[in-house]
Amino acid sequence: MSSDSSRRIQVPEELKEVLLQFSISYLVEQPPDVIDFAVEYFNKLQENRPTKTSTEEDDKQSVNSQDDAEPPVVLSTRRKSVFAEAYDPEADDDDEGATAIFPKTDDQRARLIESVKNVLLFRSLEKEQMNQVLDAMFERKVQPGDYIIRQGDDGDNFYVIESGIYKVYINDKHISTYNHTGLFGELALLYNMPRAATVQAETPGLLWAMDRQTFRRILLKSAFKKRKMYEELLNSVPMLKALQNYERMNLADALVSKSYDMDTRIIKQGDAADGMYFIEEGMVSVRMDQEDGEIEISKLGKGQYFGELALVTHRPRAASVYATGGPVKLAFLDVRAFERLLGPCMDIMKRNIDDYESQLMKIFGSKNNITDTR
Ligand code: 1OR
Ligand code: 1OR
Repeated sequence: MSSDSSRRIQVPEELKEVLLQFSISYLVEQPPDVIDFAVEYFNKLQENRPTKTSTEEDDKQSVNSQDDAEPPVVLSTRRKSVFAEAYDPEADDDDEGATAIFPKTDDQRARLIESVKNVLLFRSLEKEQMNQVLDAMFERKVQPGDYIIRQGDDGDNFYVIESGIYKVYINDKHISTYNHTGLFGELALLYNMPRAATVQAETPGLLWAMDRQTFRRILLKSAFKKRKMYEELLNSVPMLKALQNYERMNLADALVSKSYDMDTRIIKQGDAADGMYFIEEGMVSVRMDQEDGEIEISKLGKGQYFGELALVTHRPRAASVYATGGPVKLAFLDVRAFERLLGPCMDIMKRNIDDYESQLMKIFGSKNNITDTR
């Protein structure tokens, strides 16, 4: 760390502990409303807390220490020294220290490049940064049953999967599985918190690891900024409430911002589809071809989305979409990320598509064939 780290604001231990316990409870319980959950959580905590003087040298388990108090979730592992550094992504990249280099054979390098090709966190890297990242990654072979990460530990490495099946557990409950693709271990490094979950290998596998310093120096700032930037947008799209917080973060990594001048066409009816769009700013007009030209069938604004229909139905674009209330700023999600990340929203999207059908009936008086391959 650079010399200015001493000037950073220190976050009190107790605050870190409370926020950590809260975050984990939130992640595990996945309540529909974070504020309601927070009110309930902290009220309960206050009711149950032992009378404690500020000078008390407790043993760092202050939040969950008493016997019959029942905070929503208790971390199963005892925490080690986490939050070693104060959290400050802005200050992080000033650090000019050398990055580790792990020499690789041509074959290794080719496999690594293939493995990181679809890693969304790497998307915004410039060429030079990408090379540093590739140099700094090292191979790790794993055997069935190996624990790669244990919940509650400090974060050391971040991993990209080349092969293997990995199971994710929170408080010993199996919550998801990685199947020969994906990444994990980024959360503890991004947010400077203990590991949120345990990750265990089910099969033999190959991982590419990157150490904490390289991750923070090269990836943290861009990844963090991007997640922050899209946080508000993603929270404002009702459909995405079906996603867990963690899934929304991954979605943020996948989005690409695009801007359109007034009156430009964004989507052309009949074209093949390559992705969908969320509206960050401005308005768009949805228009359908008719014998005597296009007619407007809908206007969409901030927090709404379009272009999903063709991805769901695997058909050409059902309508054209133009930037109207401009400048129009959109967040684009490509079809591969769509398929990987928006599964939990599929039912909602399909319901919406049923709405298109009934509107279609109203406007054109007959059932058009925008969705009939579903
Ligand atoms: P980490 O550094 O905290 C454990 O170490 C890793 O498990 C974590 O980073 C993620 O990369 C990965 N919630 C939290 N972490 C998860 C989750 C997850 N899935 C994978 N990891 N949830 C599952 C979402 C489908 C949310 C559960 C409530
Ligand atoms: P897409 O991928 O087919 C055009 O590309 C997009 O316009 C489409 O996805 C929808 O996201 C969006 N019917 C069909 N597509 C619509 C409609 C719509 N509205 C927005 N789009 N209707 C309007 C309902 C108010 C019914 C037709 C009259």
